[in-house]
Amino acid sequence: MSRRGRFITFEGPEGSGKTTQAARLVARLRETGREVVATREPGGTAVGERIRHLLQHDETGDGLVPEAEALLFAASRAQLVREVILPALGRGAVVVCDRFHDSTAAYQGFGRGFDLAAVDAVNAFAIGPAVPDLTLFLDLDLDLGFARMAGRGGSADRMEREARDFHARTQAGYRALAAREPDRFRTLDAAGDPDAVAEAVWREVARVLG
Ligand code: Z5A
Repeated sequence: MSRRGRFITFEGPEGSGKTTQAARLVARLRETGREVVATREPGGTAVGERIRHLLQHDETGDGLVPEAEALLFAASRAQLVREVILPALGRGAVVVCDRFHDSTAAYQGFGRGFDLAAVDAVNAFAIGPAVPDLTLFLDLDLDLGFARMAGRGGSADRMEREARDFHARTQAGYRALAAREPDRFRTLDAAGDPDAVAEAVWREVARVLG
């Protein structure tokens, strides 16, 4: 399938503002009259949303071994790519995804400590040709992110309940991934107010859309 659209992903630790910024970007892009497809991971399809529930909220997920966890994230992604992302890119749409394969590298690779080459292989199988054109890494001090999440209220999901060390490894992992692929990644300071972050996001997206 030919690829005429553009694929943009948001990554970063929890509370870094990915969902907020993805929504703002989608709204701004739609104002330009483009077709924009907004989606998220895990989830974004009926199959993926069932997997999301298992991974995050269903108590059955408490028994998941880390290998199965990694493959379930990949399974949700494989479905999303074929059902939503590749068809949208083929139509010329801009696809905006809240988390994608770099989350598996950061959380399961660096966080859980799996061999990165193995995680890269699983990711490559799951995404096929759907490599993002631009990945916006919203980098934020972990404690600031935790404070934002606490301020939002609600109960913590299975991943959020992981120890601080796990989240610190994940964040360091993101920084390593950004350094590994500097052409695709852009690291943005997520500590600013939402308007300032949105402007930084827009500058990067405008560059990719031309
Ligand atoms: N995971 C994985 O392990 N492997 C994988 O392959 C994938 C995912 C795909 C998904 O969680 C979990 O699965 C995630 C990684 C793991 N676990 N963790 N931890 P999710 O999708 O449910 O949640 P999340 O991705 O972690 O995002 P989040 O926690 O919802 O945070 P966010 O999207 O980055 O932030 P937000 O919702 O936009 O904002 C959070 C709060 O901060 C909210 O009250 C906002 O109003 C506020 N906010 C946002 N921006 C600002 C600024 N600039 N200033 C002040 N306050 C702000």
